[in-house]
Amino acid sequence: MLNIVLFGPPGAGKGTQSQKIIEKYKLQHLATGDMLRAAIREKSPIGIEAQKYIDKGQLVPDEMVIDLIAAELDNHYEVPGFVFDGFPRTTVQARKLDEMLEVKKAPITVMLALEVDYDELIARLVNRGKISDRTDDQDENVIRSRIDIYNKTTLPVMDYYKTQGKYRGINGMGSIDEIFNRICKVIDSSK
Ligand code: B4P
Repeated sequence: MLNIVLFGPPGAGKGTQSQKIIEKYKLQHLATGDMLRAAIREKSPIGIEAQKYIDKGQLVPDEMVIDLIAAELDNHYEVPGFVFDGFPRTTVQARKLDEMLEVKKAPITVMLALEVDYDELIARLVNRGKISDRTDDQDENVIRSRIDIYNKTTLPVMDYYKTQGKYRGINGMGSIDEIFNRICKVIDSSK
């Protein structure tokens, strides 16, 4: 199996690049942000709880996203691999993901970390806030706080994969296609 963790701060291009990766490599996309937004739209108990955190730019509790991912892994057992987009975001989530994949005998192949300048992240998310109805992109203070939380709580996940020898940094500045080409080179050399 080809299992990819797509990592990076809010606005790094995870969602954007995931779409291109799943199309080219025929992988299953598992994006916790998308799953949580779907739960919010459905007004399910998870959605109602998650909205409180997302609106403030905070991470939702680990158990909530771990349960969502576990259910999706069970739903898709005959795919050539997964793109994990926005998950894991804490080392607790990273350890749990390894445990779940261990059962499937299908470990993470590579972690691709998109690297983008701080000012560019803010500009992309402020811009998305103008054209989408995402509540967490409407207020620049919430955007900055999401990036702060990424630096404090999510960055250690990079060290987790560095220790395993699976971390690959990707320059996330430039056009969407330029970045995708860099990603493909790394995926093709990791398979
Ligand atoms: P996500 O949905 O994962 O949102 P994100 O990190 O803000 O966005 P992403 O990185 O995918 O966006 P992209 O750059 O593609 O999470 C939302 C929230 O859900 C989190 O804040 C958290 O509260 C919660 N959550 C999700 N997963 C969780 C977890 N595992 N644990 C706890 N909580 C969790 O796009 C950004 C913009 O940039 C777009 O407008 C795009 O068009 C543009 N763009 C992309 N590439 C570009 C390029 N090369 N040049 C110019 N613009 C570009």
